[in-house]
Amino acid sequence: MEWWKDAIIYQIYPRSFQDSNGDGIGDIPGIISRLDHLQQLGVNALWLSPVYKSPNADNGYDISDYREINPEYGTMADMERLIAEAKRRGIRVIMDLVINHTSTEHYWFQKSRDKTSPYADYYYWQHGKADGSLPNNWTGFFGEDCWEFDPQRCEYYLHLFARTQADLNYHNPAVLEEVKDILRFWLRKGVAGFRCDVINILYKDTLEDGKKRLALTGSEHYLSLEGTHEILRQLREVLDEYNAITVGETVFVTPSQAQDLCAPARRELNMVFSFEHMECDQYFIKWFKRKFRPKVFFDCLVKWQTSLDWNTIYLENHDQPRSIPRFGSEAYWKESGKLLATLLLTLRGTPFIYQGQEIGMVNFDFDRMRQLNDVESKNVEKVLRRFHVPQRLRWKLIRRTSRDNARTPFQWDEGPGAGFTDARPWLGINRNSEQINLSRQEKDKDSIWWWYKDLGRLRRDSEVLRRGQFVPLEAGTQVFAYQRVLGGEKLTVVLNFSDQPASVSHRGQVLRSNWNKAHFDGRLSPWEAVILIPQ
Ligand code: ISL
Ligand code: CA
Repeated sequence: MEWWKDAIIYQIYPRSFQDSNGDGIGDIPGIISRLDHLQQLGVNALWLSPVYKSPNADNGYDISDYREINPEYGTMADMERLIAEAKRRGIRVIMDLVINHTSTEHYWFQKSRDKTSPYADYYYWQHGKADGSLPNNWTGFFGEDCWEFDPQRCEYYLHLFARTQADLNYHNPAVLEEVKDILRFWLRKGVAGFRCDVINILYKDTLEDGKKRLALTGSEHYLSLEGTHEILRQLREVLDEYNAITVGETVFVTPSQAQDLCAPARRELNMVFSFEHMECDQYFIKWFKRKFRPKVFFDCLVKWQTSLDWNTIYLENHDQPRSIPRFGSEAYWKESGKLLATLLLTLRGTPFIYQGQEIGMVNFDFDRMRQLNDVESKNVEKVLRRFHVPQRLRWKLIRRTSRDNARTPFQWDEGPGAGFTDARPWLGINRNSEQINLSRQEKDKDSIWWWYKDLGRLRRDSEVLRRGQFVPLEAGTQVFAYQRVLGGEKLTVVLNFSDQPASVSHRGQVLRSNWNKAHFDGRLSPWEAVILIPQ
């Protein structure tokens, strides 16, 4: 029945959602206490960023036990209660599956340090080159080398992310069997599926030197290779036993690679997170920023909408800066927040709302490095310092790109701690929580929160919005317009991505306007979004 095609999915970053026991860290009982908020928003499933046991070098993306809950977040009983309480409200739970790497604290890794152990080949171990240099010239995702020497085993291990995130070796069939067991463990508990972290880099073909690149040297040896497809087909057999779904996080994926990963006949993933639309304000990687040009963004969306049968739609997650300052306008905070919501909820595909997006949260207001937690930002700061990049420039770059922009605690109300905690929060709360918070927006029917709720309902009740074809009408320097079409039914969406007004030729009866216009004469106010029934 493909429930996920009719669903709106909400991403929770547990550390920053709701603290329930006054330690400044979000937790599972906190999530349970906020399920009514999610039900009101009309979401059908939650994707939980990792809640497994972890030393938190990368906030849970470094797992040390896949069958335990991080005690900071609660207990397994809390987790089971969350699944049950969510289910009672018609909300499914999707777990984050991080299987490219484990924490070096995982017992597999600890045992693997002994060459005679049955775990010896669970990771990629290599000697350095004869000249004493690292095993190969690859560079990692967090801007550093990706080999670390282990004095016990006297070899290097591969880590494409942080030093304590060791890559698993999928040439060893035992590793895949372990993963299948982990899937069964969680599926038996009633989870609906998995968001699969960096899933298209699992399989490394060789560990030879790669072609020199500005970033990610070596990536041709692991990006979207046939070996990964085979692994996915094997995992699918387990998933099918439970009717579970998967959404793959797939880095640097092209539309045709994404098609292969999601083609129903190939039995791999259900859908993927592609990155291209999130990369149109950068050159190759996020450290080389360029100005956001709406046209580039529209063209990219059109390309993906028309080349894949089914996309995920997302504008934010825990790795990306907030969308309003990035694709919208802080001067027109409310209007552009609603416009981005309109885009998210009217394209063809499964929309993902990231926590805080529904109230228009914006980037952090920190002013120094010390206030940050993100391991990526810290590594990059080190690298930039090594290259003698001046402090001001370093800060400018990090401020714009840091993942902590999206990780500040959820702003529930105007009180101290923003309703997130009574204690000192693990990461600073934005000072704007007095203005931007849920409780204020609940009282104001003209708020971003009400707009999300309203459009969510519109989508739920409208088959053409959920399942209709996407037909592009206009992708200009400022205006994006398209239609959704199903049988004889049509809806036109017109979006003005600018602080300036615009005029268009599209007409129709107004179904929604974020400027609350009753009639549409073709003139768009700044950041106006309209949904029209064409006549
Ligand atoms: O966030 C990025 C750049 O800032 C991406 O390159 C990111 O590292 C990539 O999308 C993989 O992300 C996922 O795996 C990482 C983890 O740190 C991220 O939080 C996660 O979403 C390693 O597990
Ligand atoms: Ca807590």
